[in-house]
Amino acid sequence: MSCCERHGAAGPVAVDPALAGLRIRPERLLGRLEQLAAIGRTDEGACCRLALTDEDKAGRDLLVSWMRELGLEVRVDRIGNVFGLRRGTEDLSPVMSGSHIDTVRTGGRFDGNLGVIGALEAIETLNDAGVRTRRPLVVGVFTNEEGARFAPDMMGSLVYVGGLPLKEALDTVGIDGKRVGDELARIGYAGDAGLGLYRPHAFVELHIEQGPVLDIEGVRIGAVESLQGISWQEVTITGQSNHAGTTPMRLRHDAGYCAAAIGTKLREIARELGGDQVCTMGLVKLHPNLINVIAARATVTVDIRNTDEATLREAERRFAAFLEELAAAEGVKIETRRLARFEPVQFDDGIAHLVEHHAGRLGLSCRRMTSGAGHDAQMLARICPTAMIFVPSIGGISHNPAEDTRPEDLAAGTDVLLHTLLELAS
Ligand code: HGY
Ligand code: MN
Ligand code: MN
Repeated sequence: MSCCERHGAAGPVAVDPALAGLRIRPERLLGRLEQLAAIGRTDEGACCRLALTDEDKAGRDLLVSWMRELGLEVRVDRIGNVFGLRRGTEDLSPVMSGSHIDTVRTGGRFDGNLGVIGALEAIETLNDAGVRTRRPLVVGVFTNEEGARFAPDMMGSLVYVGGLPLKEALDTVGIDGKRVGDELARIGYAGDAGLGLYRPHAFVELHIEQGPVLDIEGVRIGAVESLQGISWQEVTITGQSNHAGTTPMRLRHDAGYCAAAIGTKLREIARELGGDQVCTMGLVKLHPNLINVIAARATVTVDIRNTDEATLREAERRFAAFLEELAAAEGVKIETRRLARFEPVQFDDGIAHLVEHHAGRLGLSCRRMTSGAGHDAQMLARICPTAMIFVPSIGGISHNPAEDTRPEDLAAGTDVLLHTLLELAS
């Protein structure tokens, strides 16, 4: 049953005409985005706020100050998720929006940030207009969405919906050897609110597409109805370090060669399966990582995704079989560690329809689409009707300092969010 039916509405409920003309304030939205983007800015112009670092803390502190300025009741839960509650006229389950503000090391200004600041902007627009919705509104800022420092990604929202035990999350050790629980306490965001603090009536996340579809097609808004499956693993190859000059090729157990072979095989699997299949070897570490030493050990990460679960499993099967052959052929030990595994997700058709409806009402072209990236929305979809709103990424670039979206698209997506939330909370 879609959210609209659950809502008791056959389709979009007519929004009070007086509110139909409500619009966010673009300069305020853009100003906050720039203020947040300045926290963790690197020399190459990237946004680097890895989860639970001092930069993440500084970003969280800024958000909490904005939430308080807007009169929201701020709560922090035990995995560090931050929530700002705006009461409604009735004490009903809230409509939630939000995203994340942690970034990858070479992050852009909008990934995650737009969803959080866009939700705050929608709320401030309602404050300015003196509008009180029937249902409460909640802005959620989820811990460690990126998973770049601590796997899995979407950790905070996964714990929130009960998909990962809190203790397991807190005991997770990151790529720098730090423990989630210790870092959370160190930055002062080990909150006391219980997990699953709010059971939302609905969840809507505004996000940049991070892919090329909307930009190439010249479409303004994406009504995101699904999200592809994600498979993350760490592969450790243990070979034998030896002299690069004296060791004949037939006697080598070269972990460095195996890392390269894995990268090549992943490209081959993607090509063989075609369609939506994507495979990435994002992290490679060699030991001792020296010019004249055959690598004794290699650690690589493998990110395999597909919109179709059966095909994703086939890609995983082919890769596992390849690792067995490689270990035997090179005489090395190969161990794998599962870092994340999420099946493809279908979002709520009714909410996607609301997004289309309000985009249309605002004169914005809109198309249904799937998400190639993982998002907190895929976790909230486990406990409530959920969908996403995309705005175009110029050139489809993301996880890159060049990540960019036109200001008018940032504002347009936030207006669609405002009216979608307004309708769901009315
Ligand atoms: O990996 C992802 O898709 C997201 O950026 N965490
Ligand atoms: Mn994101
Ligand atoms: Mn991201």
